[in-house]
Amino acid sequence: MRVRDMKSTLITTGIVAAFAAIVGTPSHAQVGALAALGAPPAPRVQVSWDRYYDHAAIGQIAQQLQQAWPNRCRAGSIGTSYEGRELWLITVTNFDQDETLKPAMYIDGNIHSNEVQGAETALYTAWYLCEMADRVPYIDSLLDRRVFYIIPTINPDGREAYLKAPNTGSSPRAGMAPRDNDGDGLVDEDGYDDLDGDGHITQMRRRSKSGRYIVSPEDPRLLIPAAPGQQGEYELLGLEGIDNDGDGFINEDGAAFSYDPNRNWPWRWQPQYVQGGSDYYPTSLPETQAVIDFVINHPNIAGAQSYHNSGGMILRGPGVPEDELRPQDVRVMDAIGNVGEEILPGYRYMVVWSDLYIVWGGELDWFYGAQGILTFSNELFTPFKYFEEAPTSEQYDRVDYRFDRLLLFGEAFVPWREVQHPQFGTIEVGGMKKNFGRAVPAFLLPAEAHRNMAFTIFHADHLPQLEVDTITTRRLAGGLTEVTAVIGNRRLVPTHTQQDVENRITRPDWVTLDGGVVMTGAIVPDPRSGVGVEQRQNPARIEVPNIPGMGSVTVRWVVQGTGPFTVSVDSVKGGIALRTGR
Ligand SMILES: [Ca+2]
Ligand SMILES: [Ca+2]
Ligand SMILES: [Ca+2]
Ligand SMILES: [Ca+2]
Ligand SMILES: [Zn+2]
Repeated sequence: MRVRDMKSTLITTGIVAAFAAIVGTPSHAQVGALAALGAPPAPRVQVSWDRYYDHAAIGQIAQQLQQAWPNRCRAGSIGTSYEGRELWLITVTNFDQDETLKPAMYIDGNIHSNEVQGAETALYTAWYLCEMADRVPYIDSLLDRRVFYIIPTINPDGREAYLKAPNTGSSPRAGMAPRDNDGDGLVDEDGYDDLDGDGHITQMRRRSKSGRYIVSPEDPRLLIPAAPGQQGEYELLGLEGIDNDGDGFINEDGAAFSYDPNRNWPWRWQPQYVQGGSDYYPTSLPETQAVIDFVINHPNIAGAQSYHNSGGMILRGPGVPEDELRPQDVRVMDAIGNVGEEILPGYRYMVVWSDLYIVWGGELDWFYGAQGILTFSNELFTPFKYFEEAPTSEQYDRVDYRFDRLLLFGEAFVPWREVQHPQFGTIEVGGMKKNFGRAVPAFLLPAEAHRNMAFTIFHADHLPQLEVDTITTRRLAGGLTEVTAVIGNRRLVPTHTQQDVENRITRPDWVTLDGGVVMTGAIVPDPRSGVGVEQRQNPARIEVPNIPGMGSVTVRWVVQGTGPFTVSVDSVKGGIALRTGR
């Protein structure tokens, strides 16, 4: 190319770039392409859903969503972690209406550090709702009727450690607040040691005639137990590490398992000797306290969802046999959970304590027990996803190894290699990488996020939806009018769960009549008999203890005047509605 041509090319390129900066460059995603359903063809915020984002990136995506969709998304924080990281909050709704007057769905993820994709699922939800409301009328209407409070990770310190420090797929579980696990007066003095420096904590093995393991005939990477009477080839020595403090134990006190953030909640909390990981006292962790403060300050939260991994479960409480959900509340949770099993193939709807294990001081029990909020906790990913069927328990060829061979072409495995160990001499390290087994491979991550989001949207849709169905009037003698109003709830979740009603957690719903002077007011429990239960104090504003799911409440007034009358309902967890009639 000659100099002249190059110059004009540069100028043209410059103009095109400047123009593109103003109108936005159509990317290759938009040109000559048919958009697949379920995703925005030209999102204002481009996010690759094939990776796990660190704390800074999550905050950045939240900020970008707010800039791109100022009327739909607000980025904020509910507080800071032990190490001082913001607990990012993304609020998604149609901000044309007051968010505090809409039923709210609370969503968090990643309370356990290594259970990372809960954060991506929560983040995906915020992104999808913002980007799709213009394309899908249902999503648009959902944002008119609901507010989503989304906290992608409520354990950012532990998440950062999982992403950036050498770990297994199961570590860390705790946050990073130091604790003395073995009672020697030192904190975190002997954690894992990445012997080969590859960023993963894998297995240690040593050749040994007295070892009880042999190489699997199906997959030479895998050790399997030697048969009874069969000579072994290897002994397994645990996870990569050395005895850092010379006490004779290896990896006995690292930050990974110092406590369990999901045992630290002030409901059925038990001390360490009953419930391992519960920590010093309920809410001893700043992250727990921040969530509790947020929920108490947002009484419109009517449903909650937390995302863990793994196992393919839609969990409900209680976590302990001493508790039971009220039967009225179980019916609602069953209705939602059963649809969840359909939305999430391979997942099962289960009860924590009876179907899984006992959890004292768990998050979802606090949400329900103390706040009366129906809460699900999903365990994302299940071995069902490997081959879209429940894995059979084969003796030798494990399904995860087979999946790695056939679909990831061996990428998930760190090949065995020799290292020198100060206590064990010549050994080998190798095994599955930390981002395999619990974290989802790239091509499955968007599907996992989308299906779990769809379940949570189903729950959010079934938060109370109130309408003043009818206002009927009857003229009485002396210029008086009898006004009867029916308030309907079009969704499954009541304005007060039975737990809420029986413990008087949330104030009653207020049904108010405007127009004329109210003489008497009553709730009519059985509209067929028409007998009212009178409210003597302040009869213009009837206090209704609950508006049931898929049900209605009838209220009646006698008023001096002939209308028109406006009946409004104001429910903390059910939002507002009104109608005028005469
Ligand atoms: Ca210690
Ligand atoms: Ca390693
Ligand atoms: Ca040690
Ligand atoms: Ca160690
Ligand atoms: Zn978990």
